[in-house]
Amino acid sequence: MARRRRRLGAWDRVKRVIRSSSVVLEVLDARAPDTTRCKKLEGFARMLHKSIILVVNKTDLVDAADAQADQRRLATDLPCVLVSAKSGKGRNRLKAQLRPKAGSDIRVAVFGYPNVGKSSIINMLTRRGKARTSPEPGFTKGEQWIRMDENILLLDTPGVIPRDESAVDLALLGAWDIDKLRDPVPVAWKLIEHLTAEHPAVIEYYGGDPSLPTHEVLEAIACSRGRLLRGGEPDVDEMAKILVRDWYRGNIAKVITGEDED
Ligand SMILES: Nc1nc2c(ncn2[C@@H]2O[C@H](COP(=O)(O)OP(=O)(O)OP(=O)(O)O)[C@@H](O)[C@H]2O)c(=O)[nH]1
Ligand SMILES: [Mg+2]
Repeated sequence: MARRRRRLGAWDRVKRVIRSSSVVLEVLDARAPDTTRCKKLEGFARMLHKSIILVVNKTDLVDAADAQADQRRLATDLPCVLVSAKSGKGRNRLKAQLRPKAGSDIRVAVFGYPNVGKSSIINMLTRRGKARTSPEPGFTKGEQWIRMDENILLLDTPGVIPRDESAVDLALLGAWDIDKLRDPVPVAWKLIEHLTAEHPAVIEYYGGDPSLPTHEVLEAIACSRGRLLRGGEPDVDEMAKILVRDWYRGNIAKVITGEDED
């Protein structure tokens, strides 16, 4: 009888990688550090007595004071470093956290949600473009060890998605391609809810009134931006995609930080 080889599930692979590493870098998105935290991953790492370092990436997309407040809060639980793989900010702080005890080799596994910037962080640390990156979520397919220096090896991994996360939350984090989602509108609603609560001026910038219900805000923005269907109805599907794409590309962050020229 032919022996059937059991296929390793995603979490079995994660556990195997954690076992072979001494440090786990958990990369979070500065725009949503709590949502991108994966307690299940941390649970495995703690169980196997590995050190965990939280790396909050894409800090160039958020207000510096907000990022620092998040860092202080997260650091009460685990060591936490703020970085921007885009600008290279925080590179030395992160390297200092990784410095091994004299003479010993360390293996560092880099984990996180799809698209949070795991491969970009490896490139920042090694100053080489060895880990391939892409705006397309789920880009890194397999694991790849990359040497940082004579003592430190970094492991790039594919993004892990905990099963209990909703599609809307993940799409908002760029984990899924908005154009491939059947209904982009709930993602835009979620984004509008967030902006209304945290940055109402952005809603006004887009031509909406933050005091109105979320679905009306999306309709008003579609109208003010001229995204209309044939009969003059607002094209909320198209406007939802535009808004979410602006969010992915950091255009909304520019409005928040006042970098926008308009
Ligand atoms: N603005 C900004 N963009 C970043 C930063 N780091 C990465 N990105 C962008 O985010 C996208 C995803 O980066 P990757 O490094 O491929 O992310 P990943 O976590 O390896 O993604 P997967 O392999 O798909 O799971 C790319 O378009 C990067 O250019 C950052 O610090 N700031
Ligand atoms: Mg990658």
